Amino acid sequence: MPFPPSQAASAAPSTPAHRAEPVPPAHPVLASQDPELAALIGAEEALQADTLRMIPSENYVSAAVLEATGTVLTNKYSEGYPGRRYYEGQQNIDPIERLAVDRAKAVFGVDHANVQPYSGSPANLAVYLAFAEPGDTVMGMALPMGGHLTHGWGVSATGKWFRGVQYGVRRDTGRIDFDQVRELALAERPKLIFCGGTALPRTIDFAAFAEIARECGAVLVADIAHIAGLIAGGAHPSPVPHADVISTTTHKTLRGPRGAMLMSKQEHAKAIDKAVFPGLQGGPHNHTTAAIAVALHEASRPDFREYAHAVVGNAQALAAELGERGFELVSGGTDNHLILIDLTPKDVPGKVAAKALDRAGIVVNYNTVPYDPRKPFDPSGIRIGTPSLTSRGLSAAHMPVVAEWIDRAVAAARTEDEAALTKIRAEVADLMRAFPAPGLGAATS
Ligand code: DSN
Repeated sequence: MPFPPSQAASAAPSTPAHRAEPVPPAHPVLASQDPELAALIGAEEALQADTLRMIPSENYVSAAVLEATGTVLTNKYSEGYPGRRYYEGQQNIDPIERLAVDRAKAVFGVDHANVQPYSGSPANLAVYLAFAEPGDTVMGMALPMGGHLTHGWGVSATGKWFRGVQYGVRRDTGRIDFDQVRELALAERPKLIFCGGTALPRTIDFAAFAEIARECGAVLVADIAHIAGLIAGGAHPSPVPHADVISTTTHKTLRGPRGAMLMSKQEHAKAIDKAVFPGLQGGPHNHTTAAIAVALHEASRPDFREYAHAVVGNAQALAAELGERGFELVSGGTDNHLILIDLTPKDVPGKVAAKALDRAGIVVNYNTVPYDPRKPFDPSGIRIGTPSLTSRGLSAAHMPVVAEWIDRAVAAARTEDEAALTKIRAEVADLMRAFPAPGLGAATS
C-alpha cells in the first residue's frame, strides 16, 4: 500500500511538471546558504520523483521518518546505553532509544534489540565480535550466489579475518542447496552460520537452517536486511524463534532511515550489546535511532501489512509478465520483493541493460546470477524489486506496463536505440507523476 495521505509530504503536487507558478525551494535555508548543494539535493528529489526506482534494497521513507532524521538529535553524543551513558544530558535521548528498542521488540517479537549499529555491515561485524575469534570458521552464502559480502566472502574483512566457507544454490532449481549446507556445516563445524542475502528471490527456510546449526553447534544468524519489512508485515515467515541472532538494516523493505538493528534471544543480549559498543562503535546516531522508532511505529500499523503483501503481490505479478516475455528468472520466479533476471538468452550483458534502463528512467542494478560465467563488474544479470514502486501506490494492474518498459528497454539496449529509451523515459515520468513520492518535498520535478 502507498503511504496514507498524512504520511506523504503535504506539499507534494500531483502534476508538478505542469505548474505555471514558480516553485518555492523545498529547503529554503539550505538554498540560501549553500545553493550548490541545495541544487544537487533538489535534482535528486526530482530524479526520485520522476523515475521508476526498482533497486530492491531501496525505498521511500515517509515524511515523518525524513523529519526525524533531520533533527537536533544529530548534535548529541550518547556513548553507552539508556541509563548507562558516558555523557550527560541524556534526558531525551534515553527515552528515544528505549522507544526504538521497545518497538523493535514488539514488531519482531524478540527478547532483545540493539538499535545502535550504523548499518548492515557494522551490525554483522558486531556479530563476529560477539561470537567468534579471528581465524574461526564461519559459513554463509557465496556472494555471487546471492549472499552478502559480510557473510565471510573473501574480499571482505569477514573473509580475511575469519575462515569463510560458502554454500550456494542448486544449478537446476536456483534454490538453496540444503544438502550442501548440511554437509558443509557438519564437515567444517563453523562457529557462525549466516542465512539471508541480497539476491534471494525465494522464501528463506529458517527452521531448516536452525536444525543444521543445532547439529553442528553453530550460532545461527538470520540476516533479514532485505525482507525485514515483509516479516514485520507478515508477508514472509519470521526467523523467530529459529535464529539465535537477527541482523537487519532498517532502510530497505522496512522503510526506515539508513541504519541497522541486531535482535536476539535474551541469552545473547549482553554479548551483542558489548560487541556493538564499546566493541565496534562509538556514539550512536541518535537522529537515526529516532527515525527507526518512527519507522517501527509505522510498521506496527495495519496499512503496513497491506503494503508488505502488496510488495510481494507486485513482484509476483511482474515476474509472471516478464516470464511471458521470455525473460529467464533465477529460480523461475519470486516469493518476495525481488526478481533476479539472467539476461543471457536476451543477448545483453547485465551492465549494458542496467545502464540502458537507467536512461529509460527505470533504475535497477546489474548483478551476478548463480554460476555466472561473467565477472562481477560485468555480470549476466540484473536485480529488480518492487518495494519503492509499491510505496508510491503502484499495484499489480501496473505490472504489465512495467514489464513492457523493461522488455522494450532491454531490446533497445541490444540495438542501441537511444530514441526508444528516451520515449520510455517520458512514459515512465508520465505515470510516476500520478503517484507522488512519499517524503519528497515541493521541489520535485
Ligand atoms: N547493498 C545492499 C543491497 O543492495 O542489497 C546490501 O548490503
